[in-house]
Amino acid sequence: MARHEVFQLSERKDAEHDEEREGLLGGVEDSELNSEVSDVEELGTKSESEGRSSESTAQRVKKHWLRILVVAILAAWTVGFLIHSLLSRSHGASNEVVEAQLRPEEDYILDSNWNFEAEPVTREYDWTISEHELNPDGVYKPMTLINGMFPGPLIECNEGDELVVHVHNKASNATSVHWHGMFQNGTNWMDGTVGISQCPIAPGQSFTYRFNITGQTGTYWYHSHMSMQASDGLVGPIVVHAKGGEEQRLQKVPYGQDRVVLVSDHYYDLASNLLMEYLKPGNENEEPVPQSALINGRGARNCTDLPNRNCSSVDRSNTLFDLSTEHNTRLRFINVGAFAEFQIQIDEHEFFLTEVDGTDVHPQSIHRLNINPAQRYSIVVPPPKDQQDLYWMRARMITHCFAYEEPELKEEVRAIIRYQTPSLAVSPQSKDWPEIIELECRDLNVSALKPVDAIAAPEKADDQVYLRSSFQIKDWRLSRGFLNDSSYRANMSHPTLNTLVDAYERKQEPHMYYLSYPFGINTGFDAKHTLVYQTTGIRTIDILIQNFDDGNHPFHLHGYKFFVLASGHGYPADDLYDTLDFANPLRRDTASVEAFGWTLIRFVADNAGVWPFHCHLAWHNEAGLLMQFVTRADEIAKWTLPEDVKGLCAAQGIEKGAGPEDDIWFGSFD
Ligand SMILES: [Cu+2]
Repeated sequence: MARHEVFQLSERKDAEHDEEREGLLGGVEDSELNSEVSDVEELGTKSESEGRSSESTAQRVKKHWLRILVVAILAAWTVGFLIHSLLSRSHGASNEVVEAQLRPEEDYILDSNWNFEAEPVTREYDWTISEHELNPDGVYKPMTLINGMFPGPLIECNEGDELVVHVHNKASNATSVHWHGMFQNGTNWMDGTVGISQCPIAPGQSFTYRFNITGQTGTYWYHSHMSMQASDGLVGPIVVHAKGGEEQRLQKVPYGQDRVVLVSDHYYDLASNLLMEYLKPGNENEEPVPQSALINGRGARNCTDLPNRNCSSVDRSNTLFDLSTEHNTRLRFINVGAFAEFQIQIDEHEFFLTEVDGTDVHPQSIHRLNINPAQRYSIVVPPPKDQQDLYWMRARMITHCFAYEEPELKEEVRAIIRYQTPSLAVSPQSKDWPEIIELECRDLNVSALKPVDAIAAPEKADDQVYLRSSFQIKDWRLSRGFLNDSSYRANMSHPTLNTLVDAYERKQEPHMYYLSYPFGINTGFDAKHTLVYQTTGIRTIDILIQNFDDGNHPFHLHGYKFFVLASGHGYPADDLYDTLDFANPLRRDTASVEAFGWTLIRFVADNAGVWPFHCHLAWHNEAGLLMQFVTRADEIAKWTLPEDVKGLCAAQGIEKGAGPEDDIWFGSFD
């Protein structure tokens, strides 16, 4: 329990008030004041009694000066008291929790006057991370937010720009920010993954992320990569524009407006508390089930349905999208949730799928979009033929994959699409599609999706990694996620990258030995918790994941986009490699392996760095479903880490908010 920090806002507020009370009334000042006052009273009493008996001139002068002394002392004390109380008040104000807010919808509409021709610029942001109570759908919950707003700010930039984000951690737990899908070519230490490419940013510390965005465009996002923290609100979108006329060339269906739509599952309880429940003994991979879901950070629960929750529906309503009947709209969907897959539709609308994880694809007409956590899909929506003013956008969580019945669950969250702008007097009367909704958790079939910029996959891989993904119950009845025989645990104070760079500087074995090998497991790391496949030079690598679990896993590779070569149920056929099409397979950064199924991906390992490959269901990641690739280790051997990156590890409190260590349960027989 010791490493598991939970913040309680009510306690924090009480503590602050106590501090204020002490500052104003209590402590040393108070007793000093009393002693001063009593001295003055004694003097006064003495002088008055003396005056009555015999009032000589000398005595009157003495009395006069005593009065002046008394007034001076009182005045000095009053001024001191006022200064002190003013100071303690302003001190209190600086600690005061800013009122948290939901982000206005306009913030997620992309700039209609965007300059696609601009010279590369540095885009600089100041983010303060702090804790708040907020009610995105009516129910109040503790959240960890950027600048007091939920969800996080949109980062909109051109390819070639530099991003500089100053993160000031004013929260009670440590943090980090991962830039999901960003290649970080040459800046591996800016990838934001605790235990892998950096130490956490401890409470009270600041850190600046600085990197160039080159060689990629499209829809991405950022999120905390510190335990479950992202699920408590630390998420936001990134859009990278292709320069010049490139965006119009890559997007084959024209559109007049461009917007971001975040969908996410939503838990009413603090994610770190739920994680403790999930990982405790005897719990056989029963992932916590969310109570609710959000579209762009909003939902509208009926508080009367939730008598046991602190709920207020004042100013809470479905997200409203004002769309034009004059032109098409691009909606960039991002699943920023921890666990649930969504099926999304806009009633009575067909639309075109045009982008997958930053890869523009030839338009495919669909009317329901399935999206797993961490994935992105752009759709271009033409206005409907039979025009009503209002339509429902429905985002349904696929509850088939939930481990148990959650009594407070509302599986569908809706937004309103509005084509005219009268007052919102009535609800949409639009109709759901008639066919049965998806019952399986798996990716939308991507085999028909063809990237606009055709790139052939290398026809042969140099190396194969076969990963058996499973949950196993081991000592003390702890159920954990395994990739082969490894179950990941983050080492907060010794990230893989720091360890490697340090080992190369000191010429330590076996790391020096592996520099002469093109591919293999680096046994310098204890594979029990840190499975590291390492390459030197540029290699083409296949990963075949075989899923032995009854749940779906959206696997994400940092630092790369990979080719999705094939996937299926059961085991792959013996002649799998004879049936593959290398001409122009889909390239993306997050692909699922369905329950009891398999997925084959291929990537060209040319980006030097330490890159995790992990299930993006936050519960599974915390249970250990993560391994790492060290690619182009020969390049890493030439690196020295920036001082501020190394310095993070020396701060007090880097472990605050980390997931629990297994041994806290050793010896318990409940
Ligand atoms: Cu998973």
